Amino acid sequence: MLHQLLLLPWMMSSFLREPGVLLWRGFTLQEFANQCFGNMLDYGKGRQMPIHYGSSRLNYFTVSSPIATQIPHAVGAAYSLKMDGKNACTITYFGDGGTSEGDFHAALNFAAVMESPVIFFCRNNGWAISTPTAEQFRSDGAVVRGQAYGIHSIRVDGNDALAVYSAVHAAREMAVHDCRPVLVEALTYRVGHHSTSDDSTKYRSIDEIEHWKIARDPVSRFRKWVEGNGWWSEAAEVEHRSSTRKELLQAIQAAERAEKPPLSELFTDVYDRVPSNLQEQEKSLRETIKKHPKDYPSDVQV
Ligand SMILES: Cc1ncc(C[n+]2csc(CCOP(=O)(O)OP(=O)(O)O)c2C)c(N)n1
Repeated sequence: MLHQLLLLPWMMSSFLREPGVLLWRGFTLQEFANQCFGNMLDYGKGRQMPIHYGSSRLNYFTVSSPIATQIPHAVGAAYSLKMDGKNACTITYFGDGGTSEGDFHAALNFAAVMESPVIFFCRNNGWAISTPTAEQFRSDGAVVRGQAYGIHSIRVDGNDALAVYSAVHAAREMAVHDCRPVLVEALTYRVGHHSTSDDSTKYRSIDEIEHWKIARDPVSRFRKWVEGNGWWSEAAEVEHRSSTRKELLQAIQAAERAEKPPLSELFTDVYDRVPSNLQEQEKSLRETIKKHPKDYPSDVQV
């Protein structure tokens, strides 16, 4: 385990689909639940939307909703690792839609020219909400875009966990030892809806979804491999699912019970000294809550 950790990129910045990476790094279910409930144990102090996790302990940049903003952050962090002479790299994750943003292009060019040790991980899942890749770009995916910027680029079957592991492993070796960026494009498919407010059957056929869900499912593929090697069984899975479910429910209950962050925290941590306009806003918010207490949760500490 320690050996594998050492092989991992040092710092990560991601979009919304990588909580698995954070879990693998050691973020606890309680930490996930605290963030989703925005309680006072949440590192963002309840000021972020749910699922916008971050952890300085695990070198994981806080997730940001605007698409692709994390990509230049990762390049800057990688450049700073290089300047500090650290034997490390960063990794950043984004979707196919993210490659249409200006931030993607600026980040790739900067990384290529300044030789920043960063891995760009593009999860090309075919869809950016309802926009299919055919309407997103006319290039052959993201891999050729990396090449166009002079970046060594790898395309991998994103539904093959072991292939992805090998590709990222190789990318890390190159990024750290040669001190340069590498792009990995993982080809996959988003079988779920984009989010809970999306109904993807409005813009693609159920047959298409079912095909990917059943015939190309990466989880059953990986399960077959671990089962074939005798490392996993039906019984182990039942036990694992049940104990994890219990742990998760406990974490949710504890997060729900924990106090909310004090109101004053809404106005801190951006500026060294709270500027006058924010002081005014804080005053006005407190007055409004006092005037209309029924419109605010009873546990708001005014
Ligand atoms: C700058 C910006 N524009 C639009 C959105 C709304 N939005 C959220 S996710 C998304 C699609 C993202 O597509 P992709 O990068 O391919 O990621 P995935 O499909 O894997 O979620 C859009 C348009 C946003 N969050 N930020």
